[in-house]
Amino acid sequence: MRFPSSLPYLVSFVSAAAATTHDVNVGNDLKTLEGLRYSPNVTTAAVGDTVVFHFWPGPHDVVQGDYNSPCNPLKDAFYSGFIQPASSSGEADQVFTITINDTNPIWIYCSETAHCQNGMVAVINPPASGDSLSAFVAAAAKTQNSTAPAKVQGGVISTNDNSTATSTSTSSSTSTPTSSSPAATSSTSGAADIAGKSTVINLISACLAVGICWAGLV
Ligand SMILES: [Cu+2]
Repeated sequence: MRFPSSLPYLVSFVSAAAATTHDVNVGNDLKTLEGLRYSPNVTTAAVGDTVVFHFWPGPHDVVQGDYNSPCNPLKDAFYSGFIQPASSSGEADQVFTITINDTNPIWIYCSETAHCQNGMVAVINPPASGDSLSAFVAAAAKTQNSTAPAKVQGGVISTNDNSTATSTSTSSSTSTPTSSSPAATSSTSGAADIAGKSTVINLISACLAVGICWAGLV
């Protein structure tokens, strides 16, 4: 029975050699440009693979959820904590990486207020039948609030070595003007209003001052 005894070594060698890195964007669907999304929201990963979460402006986090209690963590869930980019248009300098230890479904959500309820959920290795992401989304929408583990656990936070490449993608630069334009416009007109009012006040003050001067002269 030599073959069976060597099989575990063979299997571990094959899985290590085939390990794949899966990237998931947090808070930016690079196709629809929706903010409250994981992209992709379905990932198929093998044992030994890693899933690297890239954080876009939020705040957002990544929590391993309980399918039967949406927007709440599993016992001993992995948790990224909130990771926020320094820039409002790029992705964060840090990533959160988990390693896939088995192929059981991993349900994920963001614990920021209302994000899970609005569909910010994802799954790794969804089952072929039964539990589904769409059912998870529907159940999450009916919850009132979200909770998260007390501390970062179950994964590794490290420096994002491709933040520059990803943050300069066409999608991110397109999304920035779209989302920031209305705010920029309203704040500009607000500033103009204030400037206009202060000009009127200055004129009135000047007239009063002149009037007082005339009164003084007469
Ligand atoms: Cu979020």
